[in-house]
Amino acid sequence: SPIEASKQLAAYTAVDTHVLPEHKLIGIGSGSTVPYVVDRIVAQGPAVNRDRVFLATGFQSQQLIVHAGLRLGDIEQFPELDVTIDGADEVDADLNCIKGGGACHLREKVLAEAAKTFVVVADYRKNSQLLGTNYAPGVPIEVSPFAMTSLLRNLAALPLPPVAVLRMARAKAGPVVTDNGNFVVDAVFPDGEMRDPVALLHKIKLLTGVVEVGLFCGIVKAAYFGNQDGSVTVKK
Ligand code: DER
Repeated sequence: SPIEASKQLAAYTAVDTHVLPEHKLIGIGSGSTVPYVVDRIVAQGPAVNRDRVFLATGFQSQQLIVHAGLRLGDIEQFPELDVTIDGADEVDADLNCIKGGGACHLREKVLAEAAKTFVVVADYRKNSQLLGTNYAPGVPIEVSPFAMTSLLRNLAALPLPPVAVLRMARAKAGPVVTDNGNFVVDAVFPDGEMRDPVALLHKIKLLTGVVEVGLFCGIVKAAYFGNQDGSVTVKK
């Protein structure tokens, strides 16, 4: 499909640009675009991958690494990475991202910040001027289950309140439970609020029980989008 082709194009371009032989410590994100990242890294061959270590951003990411026969490492042993590559739900003109569509954004943000270079790869639907305008309107908020009800009340009490819902699972009864044992609330804020994602991030992060917010501001070094015409758009 054109969307899958554009994911692959973004992923291959990013790996060819940012995962060079001298890069040994690599963070792998989550979602449906990063499998193409792993494919491209595997294609670099066993010789270059033999002395690399790969860190996962969740169970899906860990499975990708293990099933690809790549070496899994943990952040306690490798606190500083050369590069982390991840997907995104939406990227604005200033490289701010909405992430968390896969409910993996806590570990994603940890590995993004641990890397000297953090790049995101996405299909053309994610390429926006302003967050919340096309593909991913909601801001995913990972919350401690005990605080979920009070978080919904605190969000509703904000001056410009969002429409906020607890993310329910499809392949499991009840709410989505993250790799960290928490819930996710998806909050759709009025457009005005999305114009200053840094301020919005800080507003949400202060609410009691919030574990992590799916707004990545000032972290992304470059974003790669595959286009339908086979070209690649790079924002940096
Ligand atoms: O959860 C995340 O942030 C993931 O990176 C994810 O949202 C990206 O998803 P996709 O690559 O499947 O579009």
